[in-house]
Amino acid sequence: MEPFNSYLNFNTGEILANCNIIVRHLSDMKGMYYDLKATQKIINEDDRVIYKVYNIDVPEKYGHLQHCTSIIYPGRVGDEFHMTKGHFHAQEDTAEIYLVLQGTGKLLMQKKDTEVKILDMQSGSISYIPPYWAHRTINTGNTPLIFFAVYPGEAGHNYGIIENKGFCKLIVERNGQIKVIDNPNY
Ligand code: PAN
Ligand code: ZN
Repeated sequence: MEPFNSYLNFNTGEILANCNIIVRHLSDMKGMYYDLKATQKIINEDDRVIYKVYNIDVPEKYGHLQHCTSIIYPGRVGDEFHMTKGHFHAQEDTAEIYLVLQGTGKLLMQKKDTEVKILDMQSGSISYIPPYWAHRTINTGNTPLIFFAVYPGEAGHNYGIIENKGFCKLIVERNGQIKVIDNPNY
């Protein structure tokens, strides 16, 4: 394979290169926000885009490095802030790095024994997600949360565990404050 450049727009998070662009509407995340009524209402109204991922096309193989930007648009479903689906890596012993370009948020991580860690995300923060931690990103601000991620080529994504049970914590707005609460459905 030949070396190559990609070009990132720091303001929008868009990447110009051979990219797969993933667009996640709320209807792609049914059952992931705890307020099912609010979810259905928004899906019926405009089924808004919650986030996009610009994923540079690199072989999903050991030795390569996957790299991409994620853009989570601001907003809430009920009182729960916009977020990604979240996942374990299919190859669980693989780590990841997130570098924030714009916006503010939280990085919610959880191990299989339900140990939880939440890190702040803001422009310039570099978060290290060690092997074995599931990870979800939450936009708690009023502007898009844009971050660049790098992870091993062979990592893959396992969404099933989170789709079935979610994370044990939720990030919500209560009286204008950002709060971490227990997930009532966990
Ligand atoms: C990220 C995520 C991206 C979207 O690139 O894939 O932010 O989140 P979901 O994959 O949970 O929908 C990453 O962690 N890759 O491994
Ligand atoms: Zn990941």
